[in-house]
Amino acid sequence: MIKLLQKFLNKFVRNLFKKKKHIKLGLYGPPNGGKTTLANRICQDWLGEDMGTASSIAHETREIQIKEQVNIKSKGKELSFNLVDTPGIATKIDYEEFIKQGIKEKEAKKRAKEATKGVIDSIKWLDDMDAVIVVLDATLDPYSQVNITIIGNLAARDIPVLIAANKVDLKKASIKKIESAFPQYEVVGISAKYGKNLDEFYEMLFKISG
Ligand SMILES: Nc1nc2c(ncn2[C@@H]2O[C@H](COP(=O)(O)OP(=O)(O)OP(=O)(O)O)[C@@H](O)[C@H]2O)c(=O)[nH]1
Ligand SMILES: [Mg+2]
Repeated sequence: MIKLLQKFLNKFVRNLFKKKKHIKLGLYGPPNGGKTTLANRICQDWLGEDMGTASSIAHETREIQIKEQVNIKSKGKELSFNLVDTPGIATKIDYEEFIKQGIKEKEAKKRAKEATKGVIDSIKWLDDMDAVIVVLDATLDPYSQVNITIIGNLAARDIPVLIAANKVDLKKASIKKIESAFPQYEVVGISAKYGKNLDEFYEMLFKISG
Protein backbone atom coordinates (compact mmCIF):
# COMPACT_ATOMS: atom_id res chain seq x y z
CA MET A 1 0.00 0.00 0.00
CA ILE A 2 2.75 2.43 1.01
CA LYS A 3 4.68 1.44 -2.09
CA LEU A 4 1.65 2.23 -4.24
CA LEU A 5 1.24 5.58 -2.55
CA GLN A 6 4.91 6.30 -3.07
CA LYS A 7 4.63 5.41 -6.72
CA PHE A 8 1.63 7.69 -7.09
CA LEU A 9 3.39 10.56 -5.32
CA ASN A 10 6.52 10.12 -7.41
CA LYS A 11 4.50 10.30 -10.58
CA PHE A 12 2.62 13.34 -9.33
CA VAL A 13 5.82 15.21 -8.45
CA ARG A 14 7.39 14.23 -11.77
CA ASN A 15 4.41 15.55 -13.69
CA LEU A 16 4.43 18.73 -11.69
CA PHE A 17 7.96 19.53 -12.72
CA LYS A 18 7.80 18.19 -16.23
CA LYS A 19 8.44 21.07 -18.61
CA LYS A 20 5.33 22.13 -20.44
CA LYS A 21 5.62 20.86 -23.99
CA HIS A 22 6.26 23.39 -26.70
CA ILE A 23 3.18 24.44 -28.50
CA LYS A 24 3.13 23.87 -32.25
CA LEU A 25 2.35 27.07 -34.09
CA GLY A 26 1.48 26.52 -37.75
CA LEU A 27 1.61 28.93 -40.65
CA TYR A 28 -1.16 28.07 -43.09
CA GLY A 29 -2.66 29.62 -46.19
CA PRO A 30 -2.79 29.61 -49.97
CA PRO A 31 0.48 29.65 -51.97
CA ASN A 32 2.28 33.01 -52.16
CA GLY A 33 0.49 34.60 -49.21
CA GLY A 34 3.82 35.15 -47.47
CA LYS A 35 4.02 32.29 -44.94
CA THR A 36 7.74 31.70 -45.42
CA THR A 37 8.46 35.44 -45.49
CA LEU A 38 6.67 35.73 -42.14
CA ALA A 39 8.46 32.63 -40.80
CA ASN A 40 11.79 34.23 -41.76
CA ARG A 41 10.75 37.50 -40.14
CA ILE A 42 9.82 35.75 -36.86
CA CYS A 43 13.05 33.68 -36.89
CA GLN A 44 15.17 36.74 -37.70
CA ASP A 45 13.51 38.74 -34.92
CA TRP A 46 13.97 36.08 -32.23
CA LEU A 47 16.74 33.74 -33.38
CA GLY A 48 18.70 35.89 -35.81
CA GLU A 49 18.41 33.36 -38.63
CA ASP A 50 16.20 32.49 -41.61
CA MET A 51 13.84 29.54 -41.83
CA GLY A 52 13.25 28.92 -45.53
CA THR A 53 13.21 30.30 -49.06
CA ALA A 54 10.48 32.68 -50.17
CA SER A 55 9.72 33.11 -53.86
CA SER A 56 7.30 34.86 -56.18
CA ILE A 57 6.72 31.47 -57.84
CA ALA A 58 3.87 29.67 -56.06
CA HIS A 59 4.52 26.38 -54.19
CA GLU A 60 8.07 27.31 -53.27
CA THR A 61 7.54 25.49 -49.96
CA ARG A 62 6.67 21.88 -50.78
CA GLU A 63 7.64 20.22 -47.52
CA ILE A 64 6.72 20.96 -43.92
CA GLN A 65 9.49 22.96 -42.23
CA ILE A 66 9.92 23.12 -38.46
CA LYS A 67 11.95 25.56 -36.41
CA GLU A 68 12.15 24.35 -32.85
CA GLN A 69 12.21 26.42 -29.70
CA VAL A 70 11.34 29.89 -30.85
CA ASN A 71 11.02 32.10 -27.77
CA ILE A 72 9.26 35.42 -28.10
CA LYS A 73 8.74 38.15 -25.51
CA SER A 74 6.13 40.86 -25.38
CA LYS A 75 5.20 43.10 -22.46
CA GLY A 76 7.01 41.00 -19.87
CA LYS A 77 5.44 37.74 -21.05
CA GLU A 78 7.23 34.89 -22.76
CA LEU A 79 5.99 32.40 -25.30
CA SER A 80 7.85 29.38 -26.54
CA PHE A 81 6.81 27.36 -29.57
CA ASN A 82 7.88 25.20 -32.47
CA LEU A 83 7.17 27.14 -35.65
CA VAL A 84 5.80 25.07 -38.54
CA ASP A 85 5.89 26.52 -42.07
CA THR A 86 3.60 24.58 -44.40
CA PRO A 87 3.22 24.22 -48.17
CA GLY A 88 0.53 26.51 -49.57
CA ILE A 89 -2.86 24.86 -49.95
CA ALA A 90 -4.43 24.89 -53.42
CA THR A 91 -7.34 23.10 -55.06
CA LYS A 92 -5.60 22.77 -58.40
CA ILE A 93 -1.93 22.41 -59.26
CA ASP A 94 -1.07 22.63 -62.93
CA TYR A 95 2.51 21.99 -64.06
CA GLU A 96 1.96 24.36 -66.99
CA GLU A 97 1.79 27.24 -64.51
CA PHE A 98 5.43 26.47 -63.60
CA ILE A 99 6.39 26.38 -67.29
CA LYS A 100 4.87 29.86 -67.70
CA GLN A 101 7.22 31.00 -64.92
CA GLY A 102 10.22 29.77 -66.92
CA ILE A 103 10.69 26.31 -65.40
CA LYS A 104 11.55 23.44 -67.79
CA GLU A 105 8.90 20.76 -68.42
CA LYS A 106 10.55 17.93 -66.52
CA GLU A 107 11.24 20.08 -63.48
CA ALA A 108 7.73 21.62 -63.73
CA LYS A 109 6.11 18.18 -63.60
CA LYS A 110 8.28 17.20 -60.65
CA ARG A 111 7.35 20.39 -58.83
CA ALA A 112 3.64 19.88 -59.44
CA LYS A 113 3.88 16.39 -58.00
CA GLU A 114 5.77 17.61 -54.95
CA ALA A 115 3.37 20.51 -54.48
CA THR A 116 0.39 18.12 -54.53
CA LYS A 117 2.00 15.97 -51.87
CA GLY A 118 2.75 19.15 -49.94
CA VAL A 119 -0.91 20.12 -49.87
CA ILE A 120 -1.83 16.69 -48.49
CA ASP A 121 0.88 16.97 -45.81
CA SER A 122 -0.29 20.44 -44.78
CA ILE A 123 -3.81 19.14 -44.23
CA LYS A 124 -2.57 16.03 -42.41
CA TRP A 125 -0.54 18.19 -40.02
CA LEU A 126 -3.51 20.36 -39.08
CA ASP A 127 -4.47 17.95 -36.31
CA ASP A 128 -1.07 18.44 -34.66
CA MET A 129 -1.33 22.21 -34.37
CA ASP A 130 -2.00 23.99 -31.09
CA ALA A 131 -2.54 27.35 -32.78
CA VAL A 132 -2.47 28.56 -36.38
CA ILE A 133 -1.64 31.78 -38.15
CA VAL A 134 -3.50 31.94 -41.44
CA VAL A 135 -1.46 34.13 -43.78
CA LEU A 136 -3.52 35.80 -46.49
CA ASP A 137 -2.49 38.18 -49.26
CA ALA A 138 -4.60 41.23 -48.36
CA THR A 139 -4.62 42.44 -51.97
CA LEU A 140 -6.68 39.41 -53.06
CA ASP A 141 -10.35 38.52 -52.62
CA PRO A 142 -10.56 36.68 -49.28
CA TYR A 143 -13.63 34.66 -50.30
CA SER A 144 -11.72 31.89 -52.06
CA GLN A 145 -12.53 28.21 -51.81
CA VAL A 146 -9.10 27.55 -50.28
CA ASN A 147 -9.42 30.22 -47.58
CA ILE A 148 -12.91 29.13 -46.63
CA THR A 149 -11.84 25.47 -46.49
CA ILE A 150 -8.76 26.19 -44.33
CA ILE A 151 -10.68 28.38 -41.89
CA GLY A 152 -13.60 25.95 -41.79
CA ASN A 153 -11.25 23.09 -40.95
CA LEU A 154 -9.63 25.07 -38.15
CA ALA A 155 -13.02 26.07 -36.75
CA ALA A 156 -14.20 22.45 -36.77
CA ARG A 157 -11.11 21.46 -34.77
CA ASP A 158 -11.42 24.35 -32.33
CA ILE A 159 -7.84 25.41 -33.03
CA PRO A 160 -7.08 29.03 -32.05
CA VAL A 161 -6.56 31.15 -35.17
CA LEU A 162 -4.95 34.49 -35.92
CA ILE A 163 -5.37 35.82 -39.44
CA ALA A 164 -2.40 37.80 -40.74
CA ALA A 165 -3.60 40.14 -43.51
CA ASN A 166 -0.23 40.33 -45.23
CA LYS A 167 1.24 42.72 -47.82
CA VAL A 168 -0.35 45.88 -46.35
CA ASP A 169 2.55 47.78 -47.92
CA LEU A 170 0.74 47.37 -51.25
CA LYS A 171 -1.89 49.94 -52.24
CA LYS A 172 -4.56 47.39 -53.10
CA ALA A 173 -4.42 45.73 -49.66
CA SER A 174 -7.66 45.71 -47.65
CA ILE A 175 -7.67 44.50 -44.05
CA LYS A 176 -11.38 45.36 -43.86
CA LYS A 177 -12.33 42.86 -46.57
CA ILE A 178 -10.61 40.07 -44.63
CA GLU A 179 -12.23 41.16 -41.37
CA SER A 180 -15.67 41.07 -42.89
CA ALA A 181 -15.06 37.70 -44.54
CA PHE A 182 -13.97 36.06 -41.25
CA PRO A 183 -15.58 38.12 -38.45
CA GLN A 184 -15.17 35.36 -35.86
CA TYR A 185 -11.35 35.69 -35.89
CA GLU A 186 -8.75 38.27 -34.91
CA VAL A 187 -7.19 39.88 -37.99
CA VAL A 188 -3.91 41.78 -37.90
CA GLY A 189 -2.60 43.73 -40.88
CA ILE A 190 1.14 43.27 -41.45
CA SER A 191 3.87 43.46 -44.01
CA ALA A 192 6.04 40.42 -43.43
CA LYS A 193 8.44 41.60 -46.13
CA TYR A 194 9.00 45.10 -44.73
CA GLY A 195 8.41 44.31 -41.05
CA LYS A 196 5.34 46.50 -40.67
CA ASN A 197 3.12 46.19 -37.55
CA LEU A 198 4.99 43.20 -36.20
CA ASP A 199 4.68 44.45 -32.59
CA GLU A 200 0.91 44.23 -32.78
CA PHE A 201 1.24 40.85 -34.48
CA TYR A 202 3.33 39.46 -31.58
CA GLU A 203 0.86 40.86 -29.05
CA MET A 204 -2.00 39.13 -30.85
CA LEU A 205 0.01 35.93 -30.91
CA PHE A 206 0.12 35.98 -27.12
CA LYS A 207 -3.60 36.56 -27.06
CA ILE A 208 -4.44 33.49 -29.14
CA SER A 209 -1.80 31.18 -27.68
CA GLY A 210 -2.27 32.12 -24.04
N1 LIG B 1 4.78 43.37 -51.14
C1 LIG B 1 4.92 42.34 -50.32
N2 LIG B 1 5.29 41.14 -50.80
C2 LIG B 1 5.41 40.12 -49.93
C3 LIG B 1 5.14 40.26 -48.54
N3 LIG B 1 5.32 39.07 -47.95
C4 LIG B 1 5.69 38.21 -48.92
N4 LIG B 1 5.77 38.85 -50.12
C5 LIG B 1 6.16 38.27 -51.42
O1 LIG B 1 5.20 37.28 -51.80
C6 LIG B 1 5.82 36.20 -52.49
C7 LIG B 1 5.50 34.89 -51.82
O2 LIG B 1 6.09 34.86 -50.54
P1 LIG B 1 6.38 33.49 -49.77
O3 LIG B 1 6.80 33.86 -48.39
O4 LIG B 1 7.26 32.61 -50.57
O5 LIG B 1 4.89 32.89 -49.74
P2 LIG B 1 4.40 31.47 -49.16
O6 LIG B 1 3.07 31.72 -48.54
O7 LIG B 1 5.44 30.87 -48.29
O8 LIG B 1 4.21 30.63 -50.50
P3 LIG B 1 4.27 29.01 -50.72
O9 LIG B 1 5.54 28.51 -50.11
O10 LIG B 1 4.24 28.86 -52.19
O11 LIG B 1 3.05 28.46 -50.09
C8 LIG B 1 7.32 36.52 -52.49
O12 LIG B 1 7.64 37.14 -53.72
C9 LIG B 1 7.47 37.51 -51.34
O13 LIG B 1 8.56 38.39 -51.49
C10 LIG B 1 4.76 41.56 -48.05
O14 LIG B 1 4.51 41.80 -46.88
N5 LIG B 1 4.65 42.55 -49.01
MG1 LIG C 1 6.47 29.13 -48.41
